[in-house]
Amino acid sequence: MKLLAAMLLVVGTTVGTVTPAQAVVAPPDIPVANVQAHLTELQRIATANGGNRAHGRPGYRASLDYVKAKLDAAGYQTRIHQFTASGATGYNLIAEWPHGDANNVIMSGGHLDSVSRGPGINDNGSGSAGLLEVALTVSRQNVRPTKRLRFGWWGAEELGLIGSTAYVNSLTTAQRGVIKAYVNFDMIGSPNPAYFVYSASGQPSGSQAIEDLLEQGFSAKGVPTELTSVGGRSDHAAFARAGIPIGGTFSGAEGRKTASQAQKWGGSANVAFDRCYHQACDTTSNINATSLDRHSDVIAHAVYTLAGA
Ligand code: DPN
Ligand code: CA
Ligand code: ZN
Repeated sequence: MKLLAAMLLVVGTTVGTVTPAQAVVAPPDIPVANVQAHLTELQRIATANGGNRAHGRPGYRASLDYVKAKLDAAGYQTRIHQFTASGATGYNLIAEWPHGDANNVIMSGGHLDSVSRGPGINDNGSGSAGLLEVALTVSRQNVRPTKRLRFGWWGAEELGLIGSTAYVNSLTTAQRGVIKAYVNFDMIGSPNPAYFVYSASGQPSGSQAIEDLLEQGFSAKGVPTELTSVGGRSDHAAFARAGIPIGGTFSGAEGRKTASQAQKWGGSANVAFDRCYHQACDTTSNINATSLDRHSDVIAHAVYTLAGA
């Protein structure tokens, strides 16, 4: 009986008229259809705005407004952080789940801008949509984590990591100090997918635990991983420079899948992970749903576990 009561609490079942706040929740299975619905919206936004969602173009701001409206309706505290790049105003979206210890922040994020040549649905509508659906799931489950969850959608990544760098630079030393981890998701639905986890080697101490956690998220689903050295190629870089432990997952870009990778992951050997990388053909047709699903589930695994949800 006691166990049953605990289980009801854990799954957030309505008892009488009250939905109990969540003390402990197992990381959820994110429905990939919900992530795909966000990608359909981002595609629609690009199509309605000259075919892209690039920094300084109307499709970027429309993308940010879409994500922000969903988060506001879900009870997030959102804020737009502005910066200037290449003569245009840029925007980061920061969203905090207003529960848990504000001095212990677990941050995750990805860039929301595309290149100007295309709609950027895999790069990086995919990471943006996966993060959004995880954030909305936290709200739907009414999770009360021990630590504070913060999400970032970055602008002007494609111009040189400008939005995320501006954000980290805007923080005081004390504000940087409360961020205990930053986990990055940039390209998670590649059509010929990889299951890469960012290597902790050469990254701030504490990054190894994030690498281990992400690997464990995939292995729990029976998915083999490889480590990848992403160096300074995405938005984790500014956080790493500030000494914040970082990690991330990646389904591959212009690199080609090897024969041994095709054996372990399926797909085509000697073909790029994403043949439409930075091209006009990076549309909703350029997404592998299995990859999008698995990486999104691993985002949830990492976010929930790191936050002590
Ligand atoms: N930073 C990505 C881009 O937006 O072009 C590509 C990338 C992501 C490369 C992650 C390596 C690792
Ligand atoms: Ca799923
Ligand atoms: Zn990218």
